[in-house]
Amino acid sequence: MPFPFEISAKEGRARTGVLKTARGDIRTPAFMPVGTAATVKAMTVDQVKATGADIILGNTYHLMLRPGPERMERLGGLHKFMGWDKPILTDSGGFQVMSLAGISKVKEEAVTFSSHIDGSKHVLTPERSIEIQADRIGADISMQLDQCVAYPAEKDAARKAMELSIRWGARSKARFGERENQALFGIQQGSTFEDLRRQSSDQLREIGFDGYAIGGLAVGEGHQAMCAVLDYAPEMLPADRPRYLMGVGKPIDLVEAVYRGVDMFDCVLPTRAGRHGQAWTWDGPLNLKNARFAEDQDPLDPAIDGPSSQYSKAYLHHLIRADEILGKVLLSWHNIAFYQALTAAMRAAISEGRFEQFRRDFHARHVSN
Ligand code: PRF
Repeated sequence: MPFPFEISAKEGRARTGVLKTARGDIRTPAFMPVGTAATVKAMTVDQVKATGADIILGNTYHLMLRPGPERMERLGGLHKFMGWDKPILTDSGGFQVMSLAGISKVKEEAVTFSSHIDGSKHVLTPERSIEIQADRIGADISMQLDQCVAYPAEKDAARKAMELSIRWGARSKARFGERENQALFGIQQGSTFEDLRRQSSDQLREIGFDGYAIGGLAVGEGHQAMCAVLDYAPEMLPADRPRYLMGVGKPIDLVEAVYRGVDMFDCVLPTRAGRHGQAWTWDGPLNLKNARFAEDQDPLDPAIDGPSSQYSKAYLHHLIRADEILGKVLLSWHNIAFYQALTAAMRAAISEGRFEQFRRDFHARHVSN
């Protein structure tokens, strides 16, 4: 295995540990800020680093369209290009094709799609996705190409997508080979069907990956249905490798997924919500546009390192109301700092054997919508 995964404490199914990469340690449970287009939107890499993030996520789909994989390689790869020297995980592209591209077609060989930027036609095979991620972008962790079905899905459609994802997983692995300083993660699919998730996991384990993601969730099924899948899905994956729940989620989703054995997360929510004037806190989300903050001189959270302790809610309210760029910057920064404080608190709680209590306290305090 390229990256040792050292689990230092467990409580129930929750675990805390460190994934050791060539570019530095990833402390788990980990939240990866999303840096889709070679930027965590509205934040400098120094701000992202100051929140305590150990790793960020990049997107093959966006980077292959702009600036393009070959140009990215000529510029020295994504780390050098954007000035981030810690680990980067890239998503493989298939999921973004489904959610963003114009016309797209999935066949055995490849997914073909038209760009959401200029309508140009592109082809993505599992092999090309790995080439772009591992060889051109230089990702520390690459994801296999997969197919995710929308919710709700007919079982037959979910089975077909899961089986195609397994074949694409095998092709991704063959193209990736064995590498010393880069890892490849497989992706479990199967929608909300336990037997399909089981089959997916068994076949992924046979291929053998450095880590395993749970895909196909947070696609409209809702918190309860997602938790019902997480009651069984993480435990189907190898206990000694990191488990990554893709595209999740709200703070409550993270707490419930960690409780069920998940180690890694990514989500656009903290940055996207920040750009729209929403601040996430221990008590839940606050809409800073609301008139009740107009003269609120208290900071968002004096305990969180970053803008949350330096600026009053009244100032943030003003910036957001006036549509000032700085409002988006400060709230994106605050939200990423909050997500890092949340994962740090979960790591500490698991280490100290009080995660059960942490989860109860979190629920008692946090209003999640
Ligand atoms: N597959 C991939 N990326 C993803 C997902 C998936 O299923 C999801 C689902 N929430 C988010 N991002 N490759």
